[in-house]
Amino acid sequence: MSTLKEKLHKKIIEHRPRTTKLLKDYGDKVIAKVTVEQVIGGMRGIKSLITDISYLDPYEGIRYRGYTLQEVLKKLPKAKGAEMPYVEGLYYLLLTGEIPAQNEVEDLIIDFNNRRIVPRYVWDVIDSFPSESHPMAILSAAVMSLERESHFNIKYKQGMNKKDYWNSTYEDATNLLAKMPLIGAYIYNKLYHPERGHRYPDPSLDFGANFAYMMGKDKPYDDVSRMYFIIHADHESGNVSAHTGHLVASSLSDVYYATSAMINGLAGPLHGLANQEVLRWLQGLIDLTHGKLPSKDELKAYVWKTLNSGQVIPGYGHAVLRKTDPRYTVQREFCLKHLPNDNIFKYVDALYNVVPDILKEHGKAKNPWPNVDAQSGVVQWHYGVTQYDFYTVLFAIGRSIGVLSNIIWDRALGYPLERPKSITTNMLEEMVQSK
Ligand code: FCX
Repeated sequence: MSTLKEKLHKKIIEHRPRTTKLLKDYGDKVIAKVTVEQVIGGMRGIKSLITDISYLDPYEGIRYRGYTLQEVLKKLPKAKGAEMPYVEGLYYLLLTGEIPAQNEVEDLIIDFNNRRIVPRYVWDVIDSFPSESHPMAILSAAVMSLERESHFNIKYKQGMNKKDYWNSTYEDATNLLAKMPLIGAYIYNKLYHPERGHRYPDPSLDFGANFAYMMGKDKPYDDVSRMYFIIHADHESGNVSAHTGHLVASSLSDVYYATSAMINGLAGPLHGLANQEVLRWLQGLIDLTHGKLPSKDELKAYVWKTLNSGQVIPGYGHAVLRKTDPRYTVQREFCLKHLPNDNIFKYVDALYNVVPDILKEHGKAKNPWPNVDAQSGVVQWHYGVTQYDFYTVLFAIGRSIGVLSNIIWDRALGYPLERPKSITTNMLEEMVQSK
């Protein structure tokens, strides 16, 4: 067993009695009420999911295993000379709740390297996609095609004990995660740089650095990749991608089915695709102003035009957050350090000064502040990844770290099939009248 797997096993054994006790001693205790608005309104705020991997405070933003993003970026081990930590270290943290030592991450990097080989048929699946397919559709299908590799399914057919579900799920999850950057880079090169062909990974490099290498990008794109994958990894359990992954896995579908489904959920413009939408919207503004930073009044007019035509301002607002997203801030700080004179960054910064007030005046969005997607495309564009259709693939690679960690723990704690109850509109009308 690897060091990480051993530690995880120990943590699982320690944790199980807590869940058992909660169910046995407090199973019928009421912890929340549900309003009509929540039932009609996409279950906003209903406390009905459990995860220890991350927690989202509306005013503080995300914490991974109790650590803020700033703490995670500071405390996790880094490669020599790197500004951003190893992605493998985040996987260790999410699974165990502990910050790994340098040697523990180095072991994990070797383990990931050994799991990287992507079967030939995956490349064939990607190659067979018609041109102009969206990269998220290709990614989802590529992950799906790997399903035949599932250890969980083999063990399940052999009559595995429920207590051991986590073990083969860990193998599947780690195998898939190690392959995600290769699949992402292959899709990028195939769609946008077919002349360059596919670069095979360099075994001396970690998750983020290898992705940069396969994308054909020099430093500091290795740090950009690490930062990007880390900040997108998890956002507690209720968002569409994380929840979809959990929901699909709750029927004991393996991690390949669950991850492909989570990718499909992430591909919507109200969720992960917003990062592509931000760049598309910004390019519209840049074209309109011929690349010359507009005045405050011109910016305001552009924002109002979008709102008055019944569209949302991409990259602003959030279902849970009620302040500027710390994932936005991390990227902004990176931009201030590495690309302060980038023209698109200047547009993004100028918009930050006008959009929140306009959204407040507009009076609809509960959160007028920017989210992660408002800033992320700018960084990619600066380093030459200008094909903004691809941005959500980067989000998906990052998000799979959190989703897969959650699924392993779901299996370890024996969380059951998810099955909330639906009612009819007639029933709801009767319920409110009888109150
Ligand atoms: N621009 C214009 N209107 C907005 C808005 C925005 N950025 N954000 C919210 N609103 C509107 C909603 O469309 C809704 O209008 P309605 O009453 O006519 O239906 C109203 O304000 C109330 O919505 P609210 O409760 O504040 O937000 P929701 O929880 O319903 O939706 C999202 C949250 C994120 C979907 C919403 O803010 C939005 O559409 N933002 C733009 C797209 C975006 O950036 N998505 C990425 C979010 C995130 F970071 C991620 O998942 O990646």
